[in-house]
Amino acid sequence: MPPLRRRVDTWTFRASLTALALSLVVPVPSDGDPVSGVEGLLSPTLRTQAPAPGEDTARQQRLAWFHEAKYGLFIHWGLYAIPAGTWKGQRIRGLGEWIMNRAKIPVGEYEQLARQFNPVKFDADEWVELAQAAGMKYIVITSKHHDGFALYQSKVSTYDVVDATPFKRDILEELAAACARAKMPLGFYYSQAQDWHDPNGAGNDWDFGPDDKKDFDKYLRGKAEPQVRELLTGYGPVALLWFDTPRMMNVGDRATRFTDIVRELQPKTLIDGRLGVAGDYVTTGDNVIPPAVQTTAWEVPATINHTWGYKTYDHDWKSPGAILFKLVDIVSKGGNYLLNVGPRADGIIPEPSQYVLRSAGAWLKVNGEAVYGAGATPFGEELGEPSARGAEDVRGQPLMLARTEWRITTKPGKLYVTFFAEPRAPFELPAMKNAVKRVYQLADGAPVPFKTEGGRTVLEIARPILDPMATVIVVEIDGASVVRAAS
Ligand code: H79
Repeated sequence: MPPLRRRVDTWTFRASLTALALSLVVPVPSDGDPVSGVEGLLSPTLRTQAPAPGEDTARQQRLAWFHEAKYGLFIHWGLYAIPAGTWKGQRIRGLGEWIMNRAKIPVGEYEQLARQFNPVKFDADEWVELAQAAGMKYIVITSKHHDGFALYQSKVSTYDVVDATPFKRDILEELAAACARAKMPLGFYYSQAQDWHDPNGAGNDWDFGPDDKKDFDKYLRGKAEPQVRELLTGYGPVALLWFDTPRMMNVGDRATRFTDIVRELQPKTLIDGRLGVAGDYVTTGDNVIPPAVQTTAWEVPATINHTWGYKTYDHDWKSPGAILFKLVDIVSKGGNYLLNVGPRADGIIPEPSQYVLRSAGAWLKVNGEAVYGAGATPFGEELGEPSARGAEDVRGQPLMLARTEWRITTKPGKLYVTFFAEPRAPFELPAMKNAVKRVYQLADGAPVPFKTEGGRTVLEIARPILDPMATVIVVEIDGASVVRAAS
């Protein structure tokens, strides 16, 4: 199979209004480099590649389940769950899984954590049950994060859960089996470039000196590539591979060597947007939700609090309502939400995370039709507007004010209007040429009275709204999709 060479469609925008919205995004790059504008959501290597013939069709087929799924569970788990944000009595600022880097812990010291890793409460079926109760449709787990420690039995390195810990159980094998039982697609995060345990991996300058003095290809060929092969051969079908922080991957065929391995071993496996060449979809910056509809497939990785790996003292959890707003917002912009939990060192997923996920999941059980397999908004004015006072952001771009009262998702012949707050007046749908056939509340089927005035449909929504967290009104229209009318 030829190497993957494709242009990642530059994010395109439907209207000048939404183009203005771009100015609000200050993408947080996955690797700390400053970038500006929405282009910054992609690394420079990902913007200029031409598609190979036939490849887009194959990609669309690979993406079919992903578009349906919309909502996935990200799991960050590894040795960093033991210190959980504190090293030698000091709270270490930043992300829990970055503790080795932030505290500059020597490899020889950090790897001792493996001797303490014994998560006796780990139960793969419980984790999958949580994802199901949350209404999540796929799981992605760290097979190896930047610290270099593998959560599965690797033959390439003994720095893994089976060879180096008292636990000795292959976590990925157990999770893959539980996912197979539940028909839950499973994907693996793999840190392809940063590996702070390998002398030639990127990122560890406190033990091994600067990256530009390393034999990086020796690490890639000796550890990363063979480990990715192991992941694609030992654990059944792999729904997706989630690469991250593509440092130094923009040289020669470093990145395409990985796509070749994936396409050779499991051609249906999706590749995320952070390998170093175009993947199957665009990955936005960590916790970065774009301000407007995106026409290419995309996914945002996100946290419920402020860390990926468990930290004992990060209690700043988003509420279930906040998570649901983000989910519907993301779906209304054509994307997927990959929401993270960081299990504790004993194998238990923190109770506050479970509460948030299960609460949102209860809503999805009733209202999931507005989310799973749903398309983006045909409008866009509900997403926000430029500041009326002509305010500018730090880069001199028009400041966008996001609106959060309602969002629209779609299926053929249907609009789902999700209200996160009660509209203050009879609710006017944006102008469209389609006739409205029927309007009802999704949760209980109760009809919603409506009339059409001057080309606009006005809904008389019951007060207070049925579910104060989020109420979905279904609008059935003539024709499969909205035909906009001048407003
Ligand atoms: O796996 C999660 C993060 O560990 C990973 N991506 C998500 C999905 C990630 N890798 N790098 N980053 C996120 C950006 C890291 C930023 C920081 Fe730092 C880490 C800020 C402080 C510590 C690197 C080191 C940049 C400044 C110091």
